[in-house]
Amino acid sequence: MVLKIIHLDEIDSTNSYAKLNFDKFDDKTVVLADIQTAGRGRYDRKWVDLGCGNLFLSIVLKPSNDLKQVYACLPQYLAVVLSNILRDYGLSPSIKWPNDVLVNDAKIAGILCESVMRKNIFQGLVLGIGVNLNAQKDDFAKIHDKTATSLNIELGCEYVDKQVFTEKLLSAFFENYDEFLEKGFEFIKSKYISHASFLDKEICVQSLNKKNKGIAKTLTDRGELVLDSKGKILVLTIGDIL
Ligand code: BT5
Repeated sequence: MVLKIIHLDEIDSTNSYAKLNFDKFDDKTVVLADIQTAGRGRYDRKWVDLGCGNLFLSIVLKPSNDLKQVYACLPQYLAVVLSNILRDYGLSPSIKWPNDVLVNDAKIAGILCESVMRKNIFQGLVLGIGVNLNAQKDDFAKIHDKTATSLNIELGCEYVDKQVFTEKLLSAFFENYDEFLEKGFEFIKSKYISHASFLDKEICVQSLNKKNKGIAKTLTDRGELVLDSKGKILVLTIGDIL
């Protein structure tokens, strides 16, 4: 499959750029940037650029499914794809619900999925990912509130080839994407669980303004987190494990 790739030297955010130009781009167009000056995370948080050896990309997706089926668990699909690749590099990644990817308990990647609506009609999605491929330990001081890592540090090597990594990621993503769209989270559930680090543990989940504590029991067939909070079963659709 030949992908349409737009390679930018510098941009505020690949997600913002892909959303702005959404109507001009075909389904499965990839926007890549060497430098990202205002990378965004979820809930208005920031994604820090640790230098141009790192990966910042967004994929324009125009699936025909209705919004709810795919939107919620597409980032989880990408988290599984990335975790499989990191495993192939010899690492033991873990997924923190819903879609943080960690190595040795430090965040190596972040995923941001945004829907594009016109007059309340779903047009598609922009799925963005940032992966720390090449960073220096000192760079992590720029991230004040979280422990971060990068692939070169975890592998103990000087440089990770960004182009090779990007090709691996995109080809693995698109290899099973159509089947994922058809089958949804169930298609990746067992793989997701094999990478999940939070199950059967006592966790605290912040969902909007509410915190829920409990034991993470399992995931539903739609990727929601099932929490046992003192015997009360909660099914959480959004949130962050604190
Ligand atoms: C995310 O949000 O992790 C989603 C990040 C998505 C970034 C990509 S880059 C390409 C595309 N274009 C964009 O503008 N965004 C996407 P969240 O779960 O809210 O986590 C954000 C938090 O991660 C921050 O508050 C920091 O604590 C931490 N963080 C920021 N930069 C980081 C980095 N480079 N490495 C590890 N952690 C980081």
